[in-house]
Amino acid sequence: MKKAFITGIAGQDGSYLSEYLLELGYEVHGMVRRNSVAENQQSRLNAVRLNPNFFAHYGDLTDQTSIERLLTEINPDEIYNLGAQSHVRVSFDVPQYTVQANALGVINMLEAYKRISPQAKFYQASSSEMFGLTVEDDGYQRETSVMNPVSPYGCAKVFGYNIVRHYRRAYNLHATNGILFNHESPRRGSNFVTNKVVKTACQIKLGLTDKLELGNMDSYRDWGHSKDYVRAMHKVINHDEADDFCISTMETHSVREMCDVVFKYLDLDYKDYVSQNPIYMRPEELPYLKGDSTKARTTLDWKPTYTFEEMMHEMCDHWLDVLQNIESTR
Ligand code: NAP
Ligand code: G4F
Repeated sequence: MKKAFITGIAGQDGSYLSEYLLELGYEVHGMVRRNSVAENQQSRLNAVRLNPNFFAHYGDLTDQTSIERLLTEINPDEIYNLGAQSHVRVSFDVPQYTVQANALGVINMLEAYKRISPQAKFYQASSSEMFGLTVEDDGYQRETSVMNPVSPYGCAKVFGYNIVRHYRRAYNLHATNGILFNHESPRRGSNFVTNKVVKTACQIKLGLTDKLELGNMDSYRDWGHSKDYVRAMHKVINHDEADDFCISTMETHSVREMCDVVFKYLDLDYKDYVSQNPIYMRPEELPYLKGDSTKARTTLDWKPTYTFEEMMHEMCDHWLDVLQNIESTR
């Protein structure tokens, strides 16, 4: 039985990756941070917490000793470093912490990996936010595009990406980067734009509120589904040669178009409810993302299964269900 160790296991991707690997027959170990919410209330892990092959351990990416202890105890075959302060807007408010978790956290992981379990394979959750302002002449970003980040989050992720490549070459480690474009799901944190729009639109539909305030509605993102992207992570780490791969749908939509899709599904017109509030604007914005995932599609035989509309509709159905259940228990 293969053993996987996942940081950020209580997050969106960590929870789906755990389910995917358990289905494949892995023993799954995950790092969770202590917080004020009891572990059994971290609902993203509901589907796995009682599985006999699932183990959650306390640790923190900024605490090197906790990482070393866990790698020594677990001795994993595959290490997925998904833990991060993952909110770009928040990274402008907490830049130093973002660098500690998203940049120094990666080197903490790599040092422990190199010393304690160098036989394992390593996956780093790199991000399309690293490309920042770069758009190639054909409208895409790809593995060869210049990194030109526009946020503390993006800068920290560029460090993580580069240090993984350095450890791969310098110490002959199987250390990989998945450069994932935005991916969403019903488990997405509700302060990211897709889930914020869906949750509030469903509240409007049910008469619970009558307005939605957003920041920049004219930025474009390449939005895929987290379930498709965790399959890609497993393919990236298991490719014979350690390498870097962009994972994307190869389509892009504006925040405005996304609002239109969501409100239309609920028989509403977003223009009647949405306004812009400068408090949600960023000091510097990344205006346009569209990823070229040809390398992953041809080398790894990966492709997404969800369309953008299917994903947004799934998120709407989820929130309608949750909100109606809350209402019926009042
Ligand atoms: P998420 O839902 O925010 O999950 C991140 C997880 O990291 C959370 O469980 C969080 O713990 C944990 N974490 C934060 N700081 C930590 C620390 N100091 N030590 C240990 N764990 C820590 O994010 P996600 O969407 O699943 O994304 C997973 C990874 O992919 C992240 O690295 C993100 O930056 C990267 N990424 C995401 C996307 C995307 O569109 N989703 C795209 C590209 C790259 P708590 O639950 O305790 O807060
Ligand atoms: O949903 P977002 O906050 O995601 P963002 O900034 O693209 O970052 C996500 O994707 C990255 C991959 O490219 C990941 F690395 C990162 O961890 C994260 O998962 O914002 C998307 C767009 C932005 O242009 C933002 O300015 O939506 C715009 N937006 C407009 N109004 C808003 C809002 N974003 C948020 N969060 N909240 C708003 O009210």
